[in-house]
Amino acid sequence: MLSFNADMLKAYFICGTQDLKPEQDLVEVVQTALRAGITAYQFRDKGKGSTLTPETRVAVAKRLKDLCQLANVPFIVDDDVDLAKQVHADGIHVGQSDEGVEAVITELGDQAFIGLSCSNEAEITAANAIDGIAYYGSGPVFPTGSKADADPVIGLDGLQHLVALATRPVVGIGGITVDQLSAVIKTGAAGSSVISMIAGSDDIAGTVKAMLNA
Ligand code: TZP
Ligand code: MG
Repeated sequence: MLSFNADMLKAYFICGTQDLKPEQDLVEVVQTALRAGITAYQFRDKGKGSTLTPETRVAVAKRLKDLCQLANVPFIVDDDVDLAKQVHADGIHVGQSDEGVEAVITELGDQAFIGLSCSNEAEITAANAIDGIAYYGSGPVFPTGSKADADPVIGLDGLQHLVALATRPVVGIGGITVDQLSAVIKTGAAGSSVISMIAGSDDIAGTVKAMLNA
């Protein structure tokens, strides 16, 4: 298990099979992103577009965990305590509507670090009062095509406001493009978490470099 530090949020890649074109392979994309220097990877495979079954999902997650471990990059599971336990994930990321974060802390807090989505003032304030959360993911900063049920867009000002209230490192999420990376960092966020900026890039190495340089 890798213990959490805020530098892990600098170039945070999230990806599942639903985020890829038919010709792309998830293991290959993650391998390329790891070689390019991503600082965290979140396995988020869900919804209608996923090409995995419950069985293949565990096998693919194990393979990706091994690749992350070799690269010394944390492997974070989205919203699935059982899967996180099965593959000995370094971290788990939960949303406000998932199994309550307190239950996740009780079940997994000694084995994995915990990230929580917080998209407004009330959520940040409530989360600040809970022990055992490592970081917050806040957004969507910009409109996103990668999450159908995304919360309302908060913009850079909204992100800056949440960062100021947060007692933990915040990673920005949602619609972030290379052009906006430095503006995201100027809000005080510890980094950017992205799906399409990396998954849809023709130059993953260059894209990740831009994240690390921001
Ligand atoms: N949560 C809020 S926005 C989002 C998630 C998972 C999707 C981010 O994807 P992209 O492609 O970087 O906008
Ligand atoms: Mg969720």
